[in-house]
Amino acid sequence: MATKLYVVPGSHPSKAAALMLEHKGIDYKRVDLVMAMHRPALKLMGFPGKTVPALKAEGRKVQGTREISHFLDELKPEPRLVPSEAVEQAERWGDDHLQSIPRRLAFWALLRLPGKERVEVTRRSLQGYRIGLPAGLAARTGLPIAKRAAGYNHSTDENIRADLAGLPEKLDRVDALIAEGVIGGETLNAADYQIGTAVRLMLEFEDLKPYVEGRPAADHARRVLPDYDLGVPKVFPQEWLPSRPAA
Ligand SMILES: N[C@@H](CCC(=O)N[C@@H](CS)C(=O)NCC(=O)O)C(=O)O
Repeated sequence: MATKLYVVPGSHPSKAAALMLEHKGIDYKRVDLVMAMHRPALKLMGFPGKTVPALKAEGRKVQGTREISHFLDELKPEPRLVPSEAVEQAERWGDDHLQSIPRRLAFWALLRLPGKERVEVTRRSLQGYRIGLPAGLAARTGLPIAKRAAGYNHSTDENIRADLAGLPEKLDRVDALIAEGVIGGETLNAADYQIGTAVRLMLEFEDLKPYVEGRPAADHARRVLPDYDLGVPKVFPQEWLPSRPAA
């Protein structure tokens, strides 16, 4: 049976899973689902959870980036995705404490951007995906989907303020993992894919770029995932953004 990876457009953990399959040299077919509608679709296919990435391979259904990295190491041990306890811990930290931040910010932003900008960001997020609708049409009619996704991702003002305030500390941790050699080594690993894709998405926010650029985390993210092309214009209240050290 062909290996199939179920994703939603623009999803950074989905991109991480695709990169991990490529890391292993495993051929797969990517199946693009529409955000929010992916939940019943995954249920119909017999996946137990609600999220992408979801993988069907060797008669198994595996859901979640961490489950996928471990499964791929079982399936094809080399080159290893989780070669050490330190990588496993960093991967877990990325999944538990970093991954949700740019996702929450993205849905909050989509609901606050002026209509034309929202449509453009959504259209860019759909580029290269096949969801059975032209990207322009899907982008113009995507507001109810963004509203639902903002709801179940808890993109509240309170959470967004906390995410923005905590950003420098999170990025310090990414830089430290690079300095320690846990990520950013010669061969990328599961934590590189987990963390690099999240930081790469942060770089797509005009508001966040100044906090990320110039850090090792920024070069690392671009190495892991050179292209994203979401381009989210400034949208967060300036007083919610953390103060920056004087240049
Ligand atoms: N932390 C999990 C979950 C990933 C996740 O939340 N994916 C989002 C897309 S970026 C999703 O499927 N959200 C839909 C939902 O929560 O129903 C992982 O690393 O696989």
